[in-house]
Amino acid sequence: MAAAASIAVLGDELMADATKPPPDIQKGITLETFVLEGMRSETAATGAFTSLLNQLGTAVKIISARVRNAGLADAIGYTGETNVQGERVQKLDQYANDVLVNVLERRGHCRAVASEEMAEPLLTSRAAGARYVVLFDPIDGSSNIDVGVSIGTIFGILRLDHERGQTTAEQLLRPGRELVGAGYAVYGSSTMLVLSTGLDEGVHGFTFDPSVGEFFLSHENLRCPEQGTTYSINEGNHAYWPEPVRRWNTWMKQPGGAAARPYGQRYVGSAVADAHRTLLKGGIFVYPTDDQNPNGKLRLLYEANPLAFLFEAAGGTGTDGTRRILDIVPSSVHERTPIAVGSNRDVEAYCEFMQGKR
Ligand code: FBP
Repeated sequence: MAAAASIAVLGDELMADATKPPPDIQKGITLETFVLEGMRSETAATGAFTSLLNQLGTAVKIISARVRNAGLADAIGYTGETNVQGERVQKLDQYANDVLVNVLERRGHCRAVASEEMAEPLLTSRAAGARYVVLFDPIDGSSNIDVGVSIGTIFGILRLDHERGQTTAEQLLRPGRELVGAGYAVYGSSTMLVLSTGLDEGVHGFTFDPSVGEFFLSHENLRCPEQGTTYSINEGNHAYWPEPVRRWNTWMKQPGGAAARPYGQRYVGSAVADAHRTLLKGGIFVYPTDDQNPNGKLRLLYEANPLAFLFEAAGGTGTDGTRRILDIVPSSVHERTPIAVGSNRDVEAYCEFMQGKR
């Protein structure tokens, strides 16, 4: 009898184990579950924001699939069009833009979108409940598309007030501190989605498992180290940099002092990849003004603001050298800004050079 009883207990445990997912997947919960649980803690939640986050996850999965076989899927090369930035549009830029617009239009939570690839914001839903605006760079790092180097998608989410009637581009010109969410996807050695739903909500990383078709939580509560050992800037622009940037750059390469100088240099040429490395490992990523980019190169609304939001939510810093990026009041949808994001101590040192304190 006792033996029978212990077999029964053993049976239950085995049965219990059988239904328990394998350890590696147990480690990470899915993106959907994570945002759903986040919603449960919000009493006033309508589910719209959660649905929007999951839609963005879906769009990234679709884009990731195309990136992974871009060379085979005739997704390399140009469309023949030129975008509002005066850049030749790459097929993958257009594909990713269309995927994001189509996916975000579907459920009616997204009132409008603004994209690097579209001259004007697009009204995606007239539904009364549509309160969110998504600002995105569908493919960041376009110069790396046809060489298989990491590229990404960057997005920021604004919530609009109903009272303001017809949605206008002006309503999108809000300082980054008003974002209610931001994130990016990196299409690198794996596809990762890094997300934050508030400056006090932390930053979380999800890794895509193509064999399951799901994003799993793999980097919970990411924190940007207080100081790093690498700096990231396009050294090829040295001759065009303003004097303070040159002086900072020279200082970073000189041994000595409390910091880890000389710092190592890293530069992928995709802001999303250079920022991702800096967020995880610390250090600083900078794209300053220069003679060719007098206002900087990165776009404030859908590149600099989301990146600065994520760095601040992860305990780091985002600045244009003198101002907090998130406090800049935009004057146009495609305006550019100089940017430095990274570890507090490294960005602080950079700002001291920019402000003439060093
Ligand atoms: P897009 O690719 O979205 O146009 O972004 C601009 C960008 O590619 C950034 O990702 C990157 O940091 C920067 O330009 C690289 O510029 P450069 O080739 O001048 O270093």
